[in-house]
Amino acid sequence: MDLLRILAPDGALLGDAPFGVDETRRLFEAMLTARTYDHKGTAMQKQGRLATYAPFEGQEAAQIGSAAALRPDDWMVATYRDAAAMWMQGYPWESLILGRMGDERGGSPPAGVDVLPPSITVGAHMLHAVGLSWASLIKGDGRIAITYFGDGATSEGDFHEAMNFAGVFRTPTVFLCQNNQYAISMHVSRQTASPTIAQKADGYGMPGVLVDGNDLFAVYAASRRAVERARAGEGPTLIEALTYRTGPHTTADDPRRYRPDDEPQQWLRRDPIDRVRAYLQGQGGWAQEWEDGVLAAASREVEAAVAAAEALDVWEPREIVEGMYAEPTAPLLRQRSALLADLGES
Ligand SMILES: Cc1ncc(C[n+]2csc(CCOP(=O)(O)OP(=O)(O)O)c2C)c(N)n1
Repeated sequence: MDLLRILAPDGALLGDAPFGVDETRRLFEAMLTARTYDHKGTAMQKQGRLATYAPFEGQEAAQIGSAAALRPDDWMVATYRDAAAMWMQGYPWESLILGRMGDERGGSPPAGVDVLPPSITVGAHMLHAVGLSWASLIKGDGRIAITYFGDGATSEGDFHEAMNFAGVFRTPTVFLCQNNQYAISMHVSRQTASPTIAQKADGYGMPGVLVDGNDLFAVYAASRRAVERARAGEGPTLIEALTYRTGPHTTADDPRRYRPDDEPQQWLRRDPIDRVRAYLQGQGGWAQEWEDGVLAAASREVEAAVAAAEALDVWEPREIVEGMYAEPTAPLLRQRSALLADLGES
């Protein structure tokens, strides 16, 4: 299968840039901001201020490039590793941090942000994206849904069900697989016997696209095409973005136990942010003071979100059932009673 690549690792342009220098600078800023948040997440977990944290360093182009192709009212259904994409679509850093603090309020983004809370259950959420986009198709409201998942999720039955339903009903769904090479410690070569994940699309009657996931331009171009197809009533697309998580699976993982020592170093040479910086330098669209200013602003933005999240009243155990449904269900209410009894509260 051909690999779509527009920007070479050294920043050379191999095809047509999908947008101009101003938009490239805007998305470069977004990638820097996302990486700033990501580093803060890892640091906060080490300080005991977050539960486990799943870093996405190395996957910024896959997430920012694809989210940039959406309309603000499109649906997004993503995972624990997709904070950059979710933030691009309007999910506040503060809510993302609250979620990692174990606070249910992190699962309720502001009204008008149609991004579901991150799925921790691997694969299950792809079905929600298909359902949401099917509803949009029936209503004719012109919205599409994008769903993010990893290579490991493609081994779940849910992946088959979601892809099959989307193919048959031609739902306006974009399946964005970030193949970051590992599902925790399992390499993708043990995940599937298929040479690529993108070609699995054939079995469901939809196009499959293999793209360099560390190439902002290629990810954007492929996503844009898939979004336009979906909005035009031409059905779903599967995109496989080849990428790499340079850090651990989560802060509870030690990747040195299962990855060759020199592997992260090799992928660092294909870093998505370095690539766009090199391109901008060639276009006369980059200066060190500008990047320093962007990083300083990103740091202030993330620190403000952290301060706001940590300033909230401590979340009470009795509130545990209030985030999921407008009216808590009977089983949830029973669980709350049991929890409060355990805690000696009524
Ligand atoms: C249904 C289910 N099974 C197992 C797990 C435990 N688990 C959490 S992340 C993960 C690996 C997922 O890998 P992948 O889909 O490639 O995404 P990545 O973490 O690499 O982004 C597993 C097995 C889970 N959360 N949900």
